[in-house]
Amino acid sequence: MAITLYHYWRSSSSWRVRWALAHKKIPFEAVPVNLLQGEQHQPEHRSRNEVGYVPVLRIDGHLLAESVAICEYLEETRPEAPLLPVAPYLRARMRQLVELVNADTQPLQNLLVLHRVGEGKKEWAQFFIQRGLHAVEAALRSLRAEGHQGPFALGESLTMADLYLTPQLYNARRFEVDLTPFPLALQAEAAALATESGRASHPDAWQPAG
Ligand SMILES: N[C@@H](CCC(=O)N[C@@H](CS)C(=O)NCC(=O)O)C(=O)O
Repeated sequence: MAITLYHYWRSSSSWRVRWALAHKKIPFEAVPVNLLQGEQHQPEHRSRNEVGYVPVLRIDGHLLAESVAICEYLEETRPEAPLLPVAPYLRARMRQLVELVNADTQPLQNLLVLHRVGEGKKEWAQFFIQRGLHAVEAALRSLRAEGHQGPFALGESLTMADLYLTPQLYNARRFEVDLTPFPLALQAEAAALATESGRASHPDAWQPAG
């Protein structure tokens, strides 16, 4: 059965799922939902996801929303090319990094929230992105101190942590956040972007022509 991803090329949450699919070499059809034109608020998309967010994945006869739920479903149903570490402790640290982005950073700088903030939205976004990245950097520092060296966030393999951290850094640049205080995050990003799946899922590869 065909797999369909409803996404937007520049959405960092969509990139996470495109990346998981690319890493696992799972073919899919991509259907764009243009966030700038408000297509996420149309009944057609709201029937896929009540909160009107992308990504949504149609897979195995189901419609799945929320990138963490989607990535973990892919991992559990298609375990080849794993994206979760095996050891429970490293899994917990991976989820810590994922949630620092997914729960504590990205939701505070998404389109809907910035629209509500109105004036001063760029400074608002910068504040929460910096705050989130400082927490990520501290988590990476403690992992390195425990002997979990890079180059990826958790060590020698790409994991879900990288699929969240790298798109968040992409967002940080869009908001002109100074990234010099985050050398470990940048090191992990460089390794993640050097992968084939990183390049194939990158927004630049999905930007509509014209
Ligand atoms: N936690 C959600 C976040 C989804 C989300 O925030 N998506 C953004 C794009 S990155 C969106 O659809 N925004 C539309 C809007 O703000 O109107 C996930 O991981 O899937």
